[in-house]
Amino acid sequence: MAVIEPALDGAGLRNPKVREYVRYWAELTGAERIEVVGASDDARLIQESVEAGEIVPAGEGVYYSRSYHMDTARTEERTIVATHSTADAGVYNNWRPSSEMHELLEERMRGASAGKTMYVVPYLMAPPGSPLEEYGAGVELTDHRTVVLHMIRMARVGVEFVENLADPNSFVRAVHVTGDLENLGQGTAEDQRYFVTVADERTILHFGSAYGGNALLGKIAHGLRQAAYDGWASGKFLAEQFMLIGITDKETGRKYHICGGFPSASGKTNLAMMLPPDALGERYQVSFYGDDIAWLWVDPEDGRLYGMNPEYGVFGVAKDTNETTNPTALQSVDAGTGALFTNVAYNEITHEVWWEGRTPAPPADVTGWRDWKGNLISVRPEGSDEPWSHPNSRFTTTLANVPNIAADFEDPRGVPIDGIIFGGRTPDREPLIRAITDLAEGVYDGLTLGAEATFAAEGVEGLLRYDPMSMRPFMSYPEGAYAAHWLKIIGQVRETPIFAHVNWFQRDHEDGHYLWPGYRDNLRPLLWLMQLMNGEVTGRQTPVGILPTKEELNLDGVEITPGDLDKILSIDAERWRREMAHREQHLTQFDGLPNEIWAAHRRIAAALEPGAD
Ligand code: SPV
Ligand code: MN
Repeated sequence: MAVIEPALDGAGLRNPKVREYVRYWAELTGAERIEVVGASDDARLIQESVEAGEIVPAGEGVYYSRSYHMDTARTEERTIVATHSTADAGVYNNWRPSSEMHELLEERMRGASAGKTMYVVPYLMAPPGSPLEEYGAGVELTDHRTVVLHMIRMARVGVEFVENLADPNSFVRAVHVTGDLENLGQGTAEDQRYFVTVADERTILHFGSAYGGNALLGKIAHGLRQAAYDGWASGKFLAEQFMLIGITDKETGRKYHICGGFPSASGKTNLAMMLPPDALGERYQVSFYGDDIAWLWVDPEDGRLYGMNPEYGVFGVAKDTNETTNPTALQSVDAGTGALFTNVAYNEITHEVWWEGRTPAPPADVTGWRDWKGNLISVRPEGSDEPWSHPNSRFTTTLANVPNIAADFEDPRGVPIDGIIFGGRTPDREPLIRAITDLAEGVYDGLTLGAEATFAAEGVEGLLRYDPMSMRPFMSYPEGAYAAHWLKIIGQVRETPIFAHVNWFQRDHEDGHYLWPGYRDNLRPLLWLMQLMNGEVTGRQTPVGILPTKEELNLDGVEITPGDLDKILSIDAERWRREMAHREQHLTQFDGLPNEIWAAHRRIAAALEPGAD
């Protein structure tokens, strides 16, 4: 039995509700020790983890760990949103009654931390002083030290974040118990894992993993599922899986902010950390706010939409991160950053790390290299094409390490949002950019977002699926109500931000090459969008939105053939008509979808009919 009170006293944790919560779960899980942590404990925890062999050095002040080989990604089938009301069941939230889930999770967690330390991790998902601060406080209890190291990088961590709450009970209870990873039957009929958000009790109970969003509960369980539910229940805000960037025009002095949703692992981190292309670098500066979560609200004073990133770090996909795709990410994990790598390949002699796409070919000299499972590369059979790193291997680093982090990223007021974009990996049909000025059509576009399946979740690669607003895995309440809540929140603004759908991934249907160079050049269509918003260009109206003309898009220094350019700036009405039939089926699943959304769908479908004009 852990000695609880002295540990809490010693850490200055006085909030009686937090103490009661810690006591309850310490007893239930049977943890041997309690330790309250804050960000200032990082160096000591790193040292303890190195001594215990849980992490190893990967250069100076940078570390590496492997997760259990059956525990490498989110598991959507095992992720559940529970509440007391059947009315909260949606298509994607895997709704179950709270009573059932409480019992099940308590049964799994009972005694499951015996012999281990339970770390008490008070955190805040918001810049301190934010108007949404009251929704950001939480206390994660975890029995895994590497998870603590990740939490310290990904969230603001310390007792101070729960000591002065207006209501001492208003923190998210986030319990993480790892379980016996080797005996959980992952992926079988006897799977023991459960990742549950009891949304109307603001309680998160995750059992059976120590990886990513399954275990760092501030991130997607609180930052997305719980916060989306809170935003809806309070009627005050939206919590979305969105990146957030700033674009400064140094010539005019204007600064724009764009946020947007892209399904997991479809280049959102690369976009968020983007630098301007060389030809535009003199004039424009792109600053980074966040790559995965944005909370959005309307300021009643000025009637503008504001956004902020509630996170404090980046948990980025390593695969394909290199000097071309994301140079800023590489700098943010350099020596001295305290970055953590997970499940990439590791050289036990030189302490280097490598992942697929880091360089065109893997290191030629395989001496010392081990793959993400810990197996020596040198003993692989000749011609083996097994990847060295796991496709969902990650780097974890704090926001402040990102070289182009926005100067005001901690401003509690957030930043005014000018544009909301959606995009995925779509090999055909979707042009480079199409702007949408109507609110219902913008929300409709988000709801019909589709992409190829991702490595970030267990599933079939290469399969196209709808991922509304990129929130499918994080949806916590019914989709009809979700759409209505979007219309309500954005409907309050005095000036609707401009929406757009973007696609960097259109391919040639014959040889498969990408039609658009992507990466840093993606700034160009975003600049066009801001010009359109300002009335500086007019674009070309199509049934699915406004497209740039060739002349309007700044293409200084871009290598693209006229044929490819035509293709990405046009729409194939016949192909779109087929898509509209799929969309109809997709939207029909959602009960109570607002009439405005159906009207937008019908308007676009009618405009696509031959002869319509
Ligand atoms: C995602 O999969 O979208 C992530 C990583 O951001 S995880 O936190 O594991 O969900
Ligand atoms: Mn994500």
